[in-house]
Formats: sequence, structure tokens, C-alpha cells
Amino acid sequence: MAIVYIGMGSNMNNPRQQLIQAKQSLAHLIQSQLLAHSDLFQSKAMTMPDDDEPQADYINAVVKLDTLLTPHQLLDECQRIENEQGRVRNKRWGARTLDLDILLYDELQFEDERLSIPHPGMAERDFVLHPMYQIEKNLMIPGYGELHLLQNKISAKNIQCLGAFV
Ligand code: A4P
Ligand code: MG
Repeated sequence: MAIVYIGMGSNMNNPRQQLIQAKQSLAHLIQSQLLAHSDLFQSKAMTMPDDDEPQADYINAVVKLDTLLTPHQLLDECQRIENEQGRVRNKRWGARTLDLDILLYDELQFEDERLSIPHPGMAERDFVLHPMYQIEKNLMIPGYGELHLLQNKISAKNIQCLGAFV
């Protein structure tokens, strides 16, 4: 049994509703149990430096699960849920109905052509660290260090907590 954290994000087609629906799908995931979830957070879209197309704000949250799925099986399930919710991939960091990122899978550090764990960039992202810290104060992020130290370094001034994720 592995403990996993999944980051959820949406900035298209009623983001709040997208996250609610995705949380329900994750709660029904085979061989898995939803253990906890953060509040909902809103932030400005982080975009590619050369991308000047305006994007709507994101709504983000983090959920914690236990699972018997392997990392690749979990990625398949996350991509199935993204596709069910109308995810279209046109450009990197483009607007999306739903993005599910596997942030952590136990203490695993792993990289192949489909999967990088921990999720790249997570240790510098306010919209990942602050929701995650709500769920778990004492957590080691493999390769990056303790969550509370990382979270402490990242200002919360650019994200707004929208309250309970229900
Ligand atoms: N992939 C590799 N590792 C993982 C992992 N740990 N979890 C691969 C999930 N997928 C992983 O992802 C591209 C490929 O990454 C997948 O096919 C999978 O095999 P994608 O979702 O198709 O594309 P993407 O999300 O545009 O790319 P990327 O690099 O994953 O972007 P991020 O890091 O997910 O960032 N601004 C705000 N405010 N809030 C956000 O949530 N999110 C993004 C996307 C940009 N700006 C944002 C936010
Ligand atoms: Mg992604």
C-alpha cells in the first residue's frame, strides 16, 4: 500500500466544479482510498515565458490517497479522469479543464519517459505547497527536503484560499 498525493488544477469550464468532479472520481478509484483533501485555492496562471495568451485564474487543491496501484497504473487512471473531463492537450501549460499531477508516491524518486516523481517543480509552487501543508505538516519531499521548510520559503501572497473543498 502506498501513500500518494495528487495535485489537481483547472482554469476552464467551471474550475471549481471540475475539481469537485475529479475528487469524486478519485474517491472511487480502484484499489484506493481517499484519505484527505486540502481546501480550494485560487492563483494566477503560471504560463510559459513566451506565451502571452491571457489565461483565467486556476483553482487548485491537493488530495491524499492510499493505493495498491503502481505509479504507472495511477498515471493511467489520472489521465483517464482528465480525458473524461474533456482535457485537450494543445500546448504545455495551456489552459485546461483538469490537470492531475502525481506529486508524491511514498518516498519514491523515479523518472522515465512518462513519469517523474516527485512531480517536477512542485517544491517551488505555492499552489502545491500550501494545499499540501494543510493536509500534512510533517512530510519529507524526496530530493527536496521537509515540506514545512519549503512551504515556509514560499509566500502565500499570490494565492487565495477559497475555503472548504466540498
Ligand atoms: N508526467 C510526468 N510526471 C508526471 C507526474 N508526476 N504526474 C507526464 C502526472 N504526469 C506526469 O503532462 C505532460 C506529461 O507529463 C504527461 O503526459 C505525463 O506522462 P500534461 O498534463 O499533459 O501537460 P502539462 O500539465 O501542460 O505539462 P506539465 O509540465 O506537467 O505542467 P504542470 O507542471 O502540470 O503545470 N498555474 C497555476 N496557477 N496552477 C496550476 O495548477 N498548472 C500548470 C501545469 C501550469 N500553470 C499553472 C498550473
Ligand atoms: Mg500536468
